[in-house]
Parts: sequence; C-alpha cells; structure tokens
Amino acid sequence: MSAPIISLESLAKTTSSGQLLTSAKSGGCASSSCGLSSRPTHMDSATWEKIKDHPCFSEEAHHYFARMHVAVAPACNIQCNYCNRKYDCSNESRPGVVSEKLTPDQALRKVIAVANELPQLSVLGIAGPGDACYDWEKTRATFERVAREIPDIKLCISTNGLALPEHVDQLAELNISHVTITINMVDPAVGEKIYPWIFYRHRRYTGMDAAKILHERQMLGLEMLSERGILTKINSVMIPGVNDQHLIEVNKWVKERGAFLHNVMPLISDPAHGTCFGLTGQRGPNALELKALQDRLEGGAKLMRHCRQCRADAVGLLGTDRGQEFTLDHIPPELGYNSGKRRAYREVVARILDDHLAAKNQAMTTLASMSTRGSLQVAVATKGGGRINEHFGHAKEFQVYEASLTGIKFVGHRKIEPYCRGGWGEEGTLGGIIAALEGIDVVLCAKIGNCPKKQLMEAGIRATEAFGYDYIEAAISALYAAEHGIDPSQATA
Ligand code: CLF
Ligand code: SF4
Repeated sequence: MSAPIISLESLAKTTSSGQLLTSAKSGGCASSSCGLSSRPTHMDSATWEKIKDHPCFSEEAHHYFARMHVAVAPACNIQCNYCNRKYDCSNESRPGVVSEKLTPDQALRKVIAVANELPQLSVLGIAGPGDACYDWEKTRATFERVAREIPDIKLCISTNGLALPEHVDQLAELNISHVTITINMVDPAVGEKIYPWIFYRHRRYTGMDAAKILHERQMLGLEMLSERGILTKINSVMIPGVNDQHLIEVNKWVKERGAFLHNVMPLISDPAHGTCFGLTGQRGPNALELKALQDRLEGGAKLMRHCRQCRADAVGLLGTDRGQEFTLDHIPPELGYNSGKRRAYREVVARILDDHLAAKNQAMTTLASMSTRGSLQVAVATKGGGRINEHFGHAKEFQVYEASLTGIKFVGHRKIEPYCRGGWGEEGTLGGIIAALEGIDVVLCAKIGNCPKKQLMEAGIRATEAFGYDYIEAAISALYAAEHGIDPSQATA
C-alpha cells in the first residue's frame, strides 16, 4: 500500500517559515486535544466535539481528517431519477457506485485495515450504495462491531429519510452522531419530477402520493434527530429547471427544523451512467451556476461547500479516493486494530492546528485592515494539511477560495484530469483544465512548468509557485495585498 496522503513526517516538516517544525516538536502543550479544542466562540462545546474532526461537517477538518464508507447497505426503498447503482465498478466516481458489497464482518475487517494504515481516519460512514436506514440490520450490525473494536471512531449515516423516523431511537442508542438526509424538495409537485416511485409499508406509491409521503417522513425524521441532539446535514441535488430555485425554500424549511448544514450538490448526469436523468438529457449545473445558488443561500442554513460526492466505498481525505487499495483481496483474513498511528497523528495535528489557526487569523486581520475593493478567485492545489503542497501536474482537483475584504472563503472545488501522465504534461488535458478553471484569477501550486503556465496565462489565468508549501489563507491574503499594491505588513492592523 502506498504512503498516507499526509504522512506524520510531512505534517511535522516546516514549510516556508520554520515555525511549523518548531511548534510540532516543541509546542508548549502535549495534550492530544490541544489544537483540536480551538473552538469558535459562537459554538457550544458539545457541537464542537462532534465536528472538530469530521471532514464533512467541518471545512477546516477536511484538510486533516479522512472518512471511509463501507458498502454494506445495497437495498433501497425509493427510486431517484439521478441514481443507477453499480456494485462492481472501480471507474466511476459518484454516489451509489462501489467495487464490492460487504457483509458486516467484512466491513469490520476493512475498517480495521484502513485504521491501521491511514492515521487521518476519523469517521466511518454508511452511505449506501442503497439506503442505510432501509437496509437497517446490516447497518446496525456493522456499527456495533466497529464501535466495539475502535470506540473513538465517529459513526455517520446517509439516508433518503423514508425509513428514518422508525430508526431514530436506535441511531441514538448506537451513538451515531451525524446523519445526512437527502432532501431535494419540500413541495410534492417538484418531488414527483425527481422520484418515480417509493416503497413504503409494503406498498408501492407513485407520483404526488409518493412525493408527499417522502416529504412528510423526511421532515419528521429531521425534527426527531434535532430533538435528540444528533447533528444533521441536508444534501440537496441541484437539478436545473427542476428544483434549483426551489432549493431556496428547502433551505428555509430545514433551517427551521434544526439542520446543522445544507449541502447543495450539482446533479451528475451522463448518459453512460444509465440514470433516468442521464438518458433523458437532463443537464447538471456548471460550477458557476452552483456557486451562484450557494451564494443566494448564504444567510440561511449554514452551507457545506466542500462536498466531493463520494462513492459508497470511498476511503481517504475528501477529494482523494484510496478505496481500491483496500478491497477485500488486499486485506488479511485475520487482523487486529492497532491504535498507534491514529493516536500519534492526532498529537501532531493538535499542535499544527494551533499554528494553522494563528496563520489564518493573521491572514483575516490583514484582509480586514485593507481599504481596497474587489474579490479574487483563487484555485489551490493541495493534498491536505491546509497548505499549497501539490504540483500543478499532479492535481486531480483545485480547491477554490474567494478573497475579499470580508475574508477568505472556501467556495468549492473543480475536478480535473491530472495534467501529468507518466512524468510528462499532456497537452490534450490542458484544454479541459483551463475550461474547469473558468472564472479563476490565480492558480497557486507547489510547482508548475513553464509550458502550462504560459498557456494558462494566454487563457487569462495566472499561475504561481511563489507560495508553495505556505498555509492557504496566508498565501491568499499576501496575494490579495500584492494584487492591490499593498505591503501585507503595512496592511496588518
Ligand atoms: Fe460519508 Fe456523508 Fe458521513 Fe461524510 S460523505 S456519510 S457525511 S462521512 Fe461528505 Fe462525501 Fe459529500 Fe457525503 S464529502 S458525499 S457529504
Ligand atoms: Fe439511489 Fe440513494 Fe436515491 Fe436510493 S435514495 S435511489 S440509493 S440515490
């Protein structure tokens, strides 16, 4: 198996300033919860404990912590027009696709194998490939087994909500701390365009009846979770012309019912996937349309913008998938859990997070003290740790940040085909990368060759390695200051 995405060594290494190494090696606090307890002032400690190392519920945590999904729940009780589940597919990267289905015992072996190898692992999720609540016995058996072996792993499920209400009490008993409900409508007239049928209480329903029942169950489930203090996230698939405008209403409803986050995701639609929407030519939104809707939703339920629409067997930091390294044929039949790597990693991250937070606060102060106008769209190549530490040619995605006087905001990501293949740049892929970077002003990466840099420049996109290995926010604030002809040290209040 290859090395972890962020090794302990790479996290403990200094980058541009030398401070990281100093703080990692001689930081004043040796507690493993030190930096991890740097909670925002507006957040209560119980919520902070739940999100501080959950890569989906905290944008900050997704730079450091990984999730894994086990595909134990293949059965589903509804049909969504954007879904076609595949159980033996290693190529497609979208929800509902897996390489192999697992039994609860196989899932336990896989979780132990990943936990022993991947110190970033903090969350076990069951996200299908069907519905985790409908296929409940396998979900329950898996969580029970894993919690016995690895008590500190967070447990998370994703569900369509139809079978949720009758399982809420068991979710609480199993200590499942995070639940995602996919809610695409609060008006059955919209719902009937998305769901051709549901299967509920031994009966099949279609049309408005199906959408109405689904809606009522989703709202009830959400309210029950909120009453019990289980953190909820709502995933909504943005389907242009079907529910895109309607999601503003969805955001209001879920906020009123206690949702912690709202994650609006673009419809993935391709005839090759064999979904109803793919075959009927229903298009998904482009990156700018998605961002425009997300911007309109600001001020309502808090938005998640860093979702990667994972496979149901994804493993690793969001945006990378190491699932193929952990298929059953790679895992020994008998193995025990060794907590050493995960514990050591947390101690390093705890110290680094203090350093990262200080750099981030400094960057925000710098921006806030400027009097200039305008925003800057920055695409960053990173492989984790909150730093610009990926080469342009190796990047499979760019993380996009918006810098303005109000701060530096993560606004999404752009997936790409990597430019470098076998050590050489591929001219053919550069056109796709340039198209994916529509609207971006500057690309920040650890390294970039002259050839792609020149072609990006010709397309109006500047690229630089000048901030290689710096913290992302620190680099962006320095860049923003430079763009406006300001010396950051003078701009700092
Ligand atoms: Fe998995 Fe989902 Fe839990 Fe995360 S994924 S069950 S909340 S552990 Fe995360 Fe993947 Fe987006 Fe899901 S990035 S698809 S939001
Ligand atoms: Fe597919 Fe999930 Fe919809 Fe079921 S609920 S049809 S698994 S997307």
